[in-house]
Amino acid sequence: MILEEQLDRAGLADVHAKVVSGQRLSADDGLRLYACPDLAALGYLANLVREARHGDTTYYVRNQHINYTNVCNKLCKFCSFYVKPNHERGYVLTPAQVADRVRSYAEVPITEIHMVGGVNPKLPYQYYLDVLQAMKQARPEAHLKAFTMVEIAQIQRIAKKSLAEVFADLRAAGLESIPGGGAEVFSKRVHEDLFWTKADSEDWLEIAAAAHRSGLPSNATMLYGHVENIEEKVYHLTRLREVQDETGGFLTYIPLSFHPERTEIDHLPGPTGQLDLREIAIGRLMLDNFPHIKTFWIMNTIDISQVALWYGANDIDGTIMDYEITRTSFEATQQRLTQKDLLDRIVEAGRMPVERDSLYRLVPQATALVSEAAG
Ligand code: V47
Repeated sequence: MILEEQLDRAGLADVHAKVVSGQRLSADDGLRLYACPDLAALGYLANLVREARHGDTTYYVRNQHINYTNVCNKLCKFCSFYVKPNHERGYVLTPAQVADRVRSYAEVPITEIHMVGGVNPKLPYQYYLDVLQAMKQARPEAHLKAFTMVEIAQIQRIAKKSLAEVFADLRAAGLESIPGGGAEVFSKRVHEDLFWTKADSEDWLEIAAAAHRSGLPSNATMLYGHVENIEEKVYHLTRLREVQDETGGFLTYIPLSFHPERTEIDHLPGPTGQLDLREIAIGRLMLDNFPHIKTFWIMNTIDISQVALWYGANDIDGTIMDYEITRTSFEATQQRLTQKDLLDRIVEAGRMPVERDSLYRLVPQATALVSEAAG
């Protein structure tokens, strides 16, 4: 079957015409993309956008994840990471311990530290500033990406300052960008069901916009594959797109594949590889003003992530050291790919690996390894 016929049969001939001419897709187009059973057609369309913007380039970063506390009072039903305040397994890393974690990877040439944690009501404002300073001192050349919008809401609450003042303080202490977590799904219904005590969609978007205005770029995520519906996902994407029109501060969109294991909603089946690819493709097609779409290999698996590089994703995240949020058991936290493994997987998928820093500038030292993996 020729391509036009396939797109026609999938009911996407008009979407194809819009994609080719660079027209924005409507919310109704988004609903049709979610309803379309022909995953390959979605992938084809998303790949047109991906290749027009980035060609074969697939970005990766050498990064270290740190979770400074697992204590959280938000009680999100989808989360397996947190424990309630005063729980025996609760921990808080002191600024010195966080610096030790950073130093423990001194031999690994990372360029980014990604640090997030629970919303721990006991931590004072100064703690957040001290932790940033301690990391910056331990590894001055690493970019500090830290605290989700939900943590920022808590930090502002205890600081009793405006968001602009809080961002100025955090920047002075070393913060350089903000990760995309905590957005979940922008829906009143899902918010009330799964994460009712946490900042809602408008709060999340307002804090993101304020961060961008204060000179801090951020990422954006959407957690899918639990109780959300397609109308809610389309709303999520269109709200992100609207805020991006205003601020231009989002770097990357990362659809996050829900892992039910050890959560309060572990009776749900969780997403399939088919849905993981669909979310990447629809994210790429709807978010025409987002420069990058990331497949987070830890949650999507490296195998699905290889395919995702042909379904709209142009970024695969990083080498990552220890990842606790979706670890397989309480003991196991190590989830890592060496730089060589990651490069090999990108090359095997038929794409060109390019090491980036947190702001998507090229890191030149990686060239030798790239040609080694490609050759
Ligand atoms: O906010 C929590 C999600 C997020 C589960 O910005 C879960 O570069 C799946 O935001 N199954 C944190 N997901 C991770 C995150 C992230 C990851 C990688 C890169 C970036 C970036 C951001 O993880 C949370 C929540 O939405 N999450 N529990 C779970 N059971």
